[in-house]
Amino acid sequence: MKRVLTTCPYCGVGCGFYLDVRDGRIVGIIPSKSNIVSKGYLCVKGWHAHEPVEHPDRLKKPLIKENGKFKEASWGSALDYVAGRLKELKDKYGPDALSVCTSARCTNEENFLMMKFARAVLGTNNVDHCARTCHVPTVAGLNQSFGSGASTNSYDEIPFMDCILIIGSNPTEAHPIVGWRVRTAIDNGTKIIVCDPRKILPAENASVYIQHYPGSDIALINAMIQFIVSEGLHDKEFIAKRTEGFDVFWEVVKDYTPESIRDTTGVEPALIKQAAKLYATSKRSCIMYSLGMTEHTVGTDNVIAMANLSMVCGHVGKEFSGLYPMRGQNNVQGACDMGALPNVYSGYQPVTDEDVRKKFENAWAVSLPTANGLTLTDMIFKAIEGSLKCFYIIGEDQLRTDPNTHWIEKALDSLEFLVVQEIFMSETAKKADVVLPGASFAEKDGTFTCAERRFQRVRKAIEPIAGKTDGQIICELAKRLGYPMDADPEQACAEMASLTPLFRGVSFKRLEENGLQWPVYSKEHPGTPVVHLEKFIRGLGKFIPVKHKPPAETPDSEYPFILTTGRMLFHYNTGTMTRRTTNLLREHPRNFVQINPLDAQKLGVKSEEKVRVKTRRGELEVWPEVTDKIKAGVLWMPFHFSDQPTNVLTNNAFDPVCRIGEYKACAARVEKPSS
Ligand SMILES: Nc1nc2c(c(=O)[nH]1)N[C@H]1C(S)=C(S)[C@@H](COP(=O)(O)OP(=O)(O)OC[C@H]3O[C@@H](n4cnc5c(=O)[nH]c(N)nc54)[C@H](O)[C@@H]3O)O[C@H]1N2
Ligand SMILES: Nc1nc2c(c(=O)[nH]1)N[C@H]1C(S)=C(S)[C@@H](COP(=O)(O)OP(=O)(O)OC[C@H]3O[C@@H](n4cnc5c(=O)[nH]c(N)nc54)[C@H](O)[C@@H]3O)O[C@H]1N2
Ligand code: SF4
Ligand SMILES: [Mo]
Repeated sequence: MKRVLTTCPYCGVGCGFYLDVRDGRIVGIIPSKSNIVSKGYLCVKGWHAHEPVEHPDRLKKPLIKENGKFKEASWGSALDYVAGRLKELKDKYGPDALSVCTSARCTNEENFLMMKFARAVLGTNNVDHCARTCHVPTVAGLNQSFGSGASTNSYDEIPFMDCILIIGSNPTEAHPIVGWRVRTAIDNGTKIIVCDPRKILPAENASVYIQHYPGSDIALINAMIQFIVSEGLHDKEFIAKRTEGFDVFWEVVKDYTPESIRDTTGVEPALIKQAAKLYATSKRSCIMYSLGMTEHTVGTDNVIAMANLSMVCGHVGKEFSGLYPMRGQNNVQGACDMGALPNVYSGYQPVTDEDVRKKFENAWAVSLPTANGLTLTDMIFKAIEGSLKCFYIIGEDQLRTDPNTHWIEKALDSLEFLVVQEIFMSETAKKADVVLPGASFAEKDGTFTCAERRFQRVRKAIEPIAGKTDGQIICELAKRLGYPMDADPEQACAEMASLTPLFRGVSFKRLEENGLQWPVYSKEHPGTPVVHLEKFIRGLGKFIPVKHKPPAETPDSEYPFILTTGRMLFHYNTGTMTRRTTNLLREHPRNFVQINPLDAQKLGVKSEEKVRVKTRRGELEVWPEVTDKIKAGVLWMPFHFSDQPTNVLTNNAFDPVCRIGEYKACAARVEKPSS
């Protein structure tokens, strides 16, 4: 028996466990007691993370589509074919007709190689990944306010806060081992404020629970700030010494009295005042947020509003304070950090900065594209328009996870060439011309970076089931395209560190014990549990006024509900893995819609009869869950079930700054299927 210490492949918490391996097969999982993140705990997904690895449905051979049907091919012929087509399309249309979508499920080293492949081999900055659907407003928003777009503080501070404002985040289900720290905080006497259209578990123990309408968060936060300042509860010294722009900001925010936004939010002013006072007057206050804030057409502004609130009260830039953007995928923090984004190389170094570009050109001995590339969102527009001809998608299922499925389908159908690198036959993979079988977390070495900016090791327990890791596939394609790249993860990590000031001190050797939290500026630098301590990374924290704007679609007589979507504990995103895990599928086998009892009564909806949920983009028949956990006038659905794909309903309206879709608010109606 071999016991291999590694990092969980599901959510961004980053728990540590051992894979037990016998005769080349994984037989079990044991939590790591010494892991600094998980301390011997795992959630139900972590405990079962090995089950999908050796599932019989795993893709084992490359597949090439001929006359609409997939045929198995050898690695050699599949890679020759893909390289040949990529070259042909690049020669015919130019490099910017090609694009690469990297995977937040893959390692840092693989993401570094993938973005290098896009830039140095294909010659395009058209590289992006699922952060575009997730926390890219965090990167854009916090960067403007503070100069760095990541979590400011660390998990271990959570149980010792005096007050935690949880807004648009459901830690119990989406980040359970952080949810456990929130529970510990509650037991320690920490006061909780929850702002969520759904009564999530921490709301049961909250001192203040605000059940506002989806998409009304800026009004809510501005009103909290308005009350705090008008009551003199703001931190005048912090504002004077550490920030800029307060006066201009106040001119905008001073009109947002709690009374004036009652209809916009659907919340009693007294409740908003109570929350504002509690957050402002507690000594150790932090904000925990996630997609309820980011997945909006005002996602970036939502993030800026929270940064403003933290600065008004001086609750940032010190221990036991700050903002916790709960990053989603196991390595979405890392995929962003590695430069799998159209505008930056690793460590957020802009592609448009000439000195930076020269550094990468010298290191890679190629000339690199000078303009920002396309975001995932704009790749879809350009594919439909006809100027983008090829997607190379690694470990992402756009056809199930991007908003407005029909629109995505149209884009994929418009392409001349689609390559999908997957571990299972996802819905997107079914559309591909070539499917390349990748390797799961258990089959490779590397690192993941979790939501507290911590690099942690991922270690190979078994050989790649289809023969190659994702990194090796990329490098073999690169070689065929005339640009040899080294797939060795330790070597890729060293190259990345040498080119990236933020991560210069990162190496496999230094990550052995408990990983390292970036910035790690040198080989001697100990890592950074709390950022912005003496001063913000950008110098002074910047107040940026933001105004309430309604979602792109608001309820009307035809579509009277607001539909919002999200996650549940037992399933993970498209469920390619959790729906192949016996115990998880047993707990929740099918899609459903949450509806308030008042609405259900009005419409005559009964738990035992399916309903039809309809939006301007599509419709779905699902079972209703009648529950007062959801606000009246609002519907909630998960998106984990490929056979009943919730994203046929969601709205492809986008944040103008960072191009995230509005998954968290669109207009919908509920019908009985018989009608
Ligand atoms: N079990 C499980 N865990 C996961 C995942 C999974 O699929 N399953 N996915 C991972 C990923 S990729 C991510 S990004 C994270 C996401 O983690 P979270 O963002 O915490 O998860 P969500 O359920 O999408 O949304 C969080 C909350 O936002 C609320 N909400 C909806 N609309 C609004 C609004 O307009 N305003 C406010 N304030 N709140 C609103 C919802 O009711 C929900 O409770 O989870 C990660 N962890
Ligand atoms: N309605 C609605 N839609 C949403 C959201 C929402 O809140 N509501 N949230 C959005 C968010 S935050 C996110 S992050 C996206 C997630 O969207 P996706 O990234 O598309 O979802 P995943 O299920 O994580 O898909 C990843 C794919 O990678 C494959 N995979 C896993 N590990 C590996 C590996 O090591 N190598 C390779 N090659 N493949 C691998 C899996 O089989 C899976 O098919 O969904 C978005 N869509
Ligand atoms: S909390 Fe997240 S990282 Fe930890 S075991 Fe669960 S899914 Fe894995
Ligand atoms: Mo995500």
